[in-house]
Amino acid sequence: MNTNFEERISQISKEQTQLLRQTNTPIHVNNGIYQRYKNPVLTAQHIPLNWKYDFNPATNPFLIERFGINAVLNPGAIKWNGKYILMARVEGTDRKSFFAIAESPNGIDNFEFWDYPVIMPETENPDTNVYDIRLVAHQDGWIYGLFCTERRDPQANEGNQSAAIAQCGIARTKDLKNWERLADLKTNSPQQRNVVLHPEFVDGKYAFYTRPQDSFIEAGKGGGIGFGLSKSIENAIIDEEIVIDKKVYHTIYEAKNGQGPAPIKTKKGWLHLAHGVRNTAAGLRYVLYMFMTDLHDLTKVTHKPAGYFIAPEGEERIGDVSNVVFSNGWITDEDGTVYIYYASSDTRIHVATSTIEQLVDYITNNPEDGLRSATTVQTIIDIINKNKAIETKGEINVNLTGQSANH
Ligand code: M1P
Repeated sequence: MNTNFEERISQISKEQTQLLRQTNTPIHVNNGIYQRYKNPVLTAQHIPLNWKYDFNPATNPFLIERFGINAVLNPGAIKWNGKYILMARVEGTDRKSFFAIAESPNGIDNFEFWDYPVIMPETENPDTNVYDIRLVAHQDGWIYGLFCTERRDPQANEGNQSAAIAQCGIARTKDLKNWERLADLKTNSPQQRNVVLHPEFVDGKYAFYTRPQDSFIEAGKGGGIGFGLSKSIENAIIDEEIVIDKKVYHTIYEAKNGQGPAPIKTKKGWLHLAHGVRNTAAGLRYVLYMFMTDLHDLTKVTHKPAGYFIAPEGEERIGDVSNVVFSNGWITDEDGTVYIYYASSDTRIHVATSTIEQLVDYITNNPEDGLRSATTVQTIIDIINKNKAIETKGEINVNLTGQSANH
């Protein structure tokens, strides 16, 4: 009997149990919009040990990790049987992504993976890589998962082993365990990522948010969050995509953008969470932003605060693809609490909590982007002047500037 073998099993198992049982706590003063938490909610270290190790001393005497996990990121999210469910993108050290479901009793800690990763059926054209699923409980009674399916570009020459085609895979389920794969979405765009199903029928049709794109990484003349309708979900075809939220010069979404999770319906409009990308000397920077669309005309953006909603902070800034936050899952509770799940730097998953009321206030009352330095200065002056007015009236009795007097 190799006692070291047993000691090591006991040690790694103890460490993982501590990680899975650890409670999460809110961090620092929040910004009035959402609350961040101290610990990531899911990481590569949360993966069940029996997915990685062969625990038989006869066949694995050195207790070698037989399968390595690189990252756990970009989860779809849904509340299911009272549990907070994340369907994460798990990436092996072999660079293949797959889906795996973890559940938590409270949405902020104690997430544990189900026994097996998800078996996602394939079409007649096998997927090389699948990732970034958006889970939607649709009005038709099914839960849909729309995800990116990536395959090598058949036109690429032998020397080019990076060229890929990304398209939208569609699957549905009633129990999150047994999935039925439908045909991939067809659009007129050569590439599609970040496709999301709207939860309600629109004019009796299935409605999709898309992201038409010219090439695998570059948006090119495409880009922007598109919107389109399909009569069928079994063979979904969008003939016309209307770009409802486009790339804009010198903003946080100047290079490309994409819809996050499916929007949340509120009395004032549909709340959207999206990611915006700009290029920097250090590479692409991904941040999250929000906007609202009209309840009756989903192509009409009614409100859009300037700038980002969440940007990478602290350890979130570093990882496999640094300077990235990305979200494709959120959950709303009946009391209006919203759990926003976001991954940082393509490596780990975090939660931020907010409420519908706070998010609607933020989206409808924060100033829009004036798109020039001068309009930004004017926005700040307007805020200062409003504060000076309440100071003069004596309506508030605190030092509002945080600065010493007489400037
Ligand atoms: O690496 C950052 C993100 O890049 C892609 O997003 P987009 O299609 O908007 O460029 C995706 O691969 C996403 O998974 C990843 O987090």
